[in-house]
Amino acid sequence: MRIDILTLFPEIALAPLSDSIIQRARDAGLVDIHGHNLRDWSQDKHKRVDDSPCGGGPGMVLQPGPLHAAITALKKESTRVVLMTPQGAPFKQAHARRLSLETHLLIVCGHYEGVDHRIVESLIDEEISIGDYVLTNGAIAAAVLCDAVIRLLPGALGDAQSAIEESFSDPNLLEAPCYTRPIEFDGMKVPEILLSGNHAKITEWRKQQAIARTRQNRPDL
Ligand code: JCE
Repeated sequence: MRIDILTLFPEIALAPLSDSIIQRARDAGLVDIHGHNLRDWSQDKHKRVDDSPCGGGPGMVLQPGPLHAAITALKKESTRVVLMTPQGAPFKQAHARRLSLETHLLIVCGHYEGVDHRIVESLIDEEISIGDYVLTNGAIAAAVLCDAVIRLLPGALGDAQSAIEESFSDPNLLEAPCYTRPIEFDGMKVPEILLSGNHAKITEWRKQQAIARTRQNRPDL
């Protein structure tokens, strides 16, 4: 898979993708990631890429000219073009699975208040938000999406990690609480049942804890 990231802050998008499991996937040739600065496609001598919103209001909007030049330069026939935006569909694991099957992703990050909507209509395949909270910079959202997609590429996770992934994880249930040594820490003990050696009872306890935790923290599931 190839991923191109178009942003005013390529180094912010690339930093979290340059270490650990994702860097190993890059080294193994599973994914080829390229950052691009939108300012490189600016069409004036001040390298301007934004202007105030038509109709008034706060902030600045990314102009269509630089975005059109950049996207048409970077996209090919088979490219899926994704815009990171607070107005996008909420990002879910199903999006990550679907995008992990593509051969080429072009991730476009706006900045400031938004992107001229003519670009959204003519060149963007889908708009995605990483969740209902406010960020300062769309490049952070792009890094989150890329991480979730790249770890799904065949071979990206070590064998041990993929096996754990397959044997556990019900998508509608949070994991039970977990503990490790020491058995007593700061006056707090590990639940007796986990030390009992009774695997049937442990499995049942974990199931009940998972249900209670899901009800508490994720009633929507
Ligand atoms: C983004 C910004 C609103 C001013 C481009 C944020 C947030 N939860 C979120 N998912 N995706 C985002 C996101 C995506 C792209 C951009 N910002 C920051 N947002 C108003 C600035 C800029």
